[in-house]
Amino acid sequence: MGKTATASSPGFDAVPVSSPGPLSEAQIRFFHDEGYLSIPPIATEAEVAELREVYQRMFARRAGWEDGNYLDFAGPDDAEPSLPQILMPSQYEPALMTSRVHAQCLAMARQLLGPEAEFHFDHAMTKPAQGGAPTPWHQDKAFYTRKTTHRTVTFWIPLQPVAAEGGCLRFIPRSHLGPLLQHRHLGGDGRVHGLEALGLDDSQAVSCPLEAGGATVHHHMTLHGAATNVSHGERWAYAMGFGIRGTTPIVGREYAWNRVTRTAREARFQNSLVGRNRVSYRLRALLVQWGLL
Ligand SMILES: O=C(O)CCC(=O)C(=O)O
Repeated sequence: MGKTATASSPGFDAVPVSSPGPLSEAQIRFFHDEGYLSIPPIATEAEVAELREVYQRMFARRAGWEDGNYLDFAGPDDAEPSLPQILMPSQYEPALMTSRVHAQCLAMARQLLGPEAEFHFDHAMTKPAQGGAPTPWHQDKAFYTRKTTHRTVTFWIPLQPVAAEGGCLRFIPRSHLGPLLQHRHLGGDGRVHGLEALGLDDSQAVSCPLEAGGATVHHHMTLHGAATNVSHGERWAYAMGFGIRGTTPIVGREYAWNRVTRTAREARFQNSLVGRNRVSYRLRALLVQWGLL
């Protein structure tokens, strides 16, 4: 009997590379070897148009503001946002969870990670035209806390064509093999949600221009970022994270850079909690700040 070929990358068990699904054997191998993958359109024109309508609605009403889920990724979040984003947009637009694009990404995540892979989060991102701030180089794991039990991969889908001048994603191949770099809040300002990796070499970075509805997939350790949007159109993108849930947190101790977080978004989130939940959230935040967790 022949051997079954498998592929895996740090943090994930080996999966059979011949598993049936939208991704080819070569794509599965490329992802595990390089830490990212770029794929042709998975959303039809009509599906992209529907997503754009959802974005129009959500961003016009600043969905998630009170919960701390509407935020500015690159600024102090106290005035006009420089990079407006919404965390967990499917909480405000549940149809995002039942779309064909969601089902396709789940199927691909299961090919990459195994049959237990499940939805973990989604994220709506915009980058204004002609000057939308760059997305700093970072590893998604730097945002994780001791509450995180999922190891994830992220699908990133632009809602218009995106090339280098529009701020397509850039990846550092094989950076998913580690280490996790030191990070800090952008510009060293704890009021800014975005994190930036320190001391990296981006000479091998790869840009991934995409058609509308195309996608990239990256591992939670892969260094990635995007340049300023110097194009004439806004750049909208929808990201979905799928992962394997573990029984223990995947972060041993809270990262130093997350001990100094003082974002307005966190304050809004805390204010949205009531009673005991608010007290225990506040207590936990203090323990993190004091270096006790
Ligand atoms: O849209 C961007 O510029 C950044 C996306 C990103 O960092 C992510 O989806 O993990």
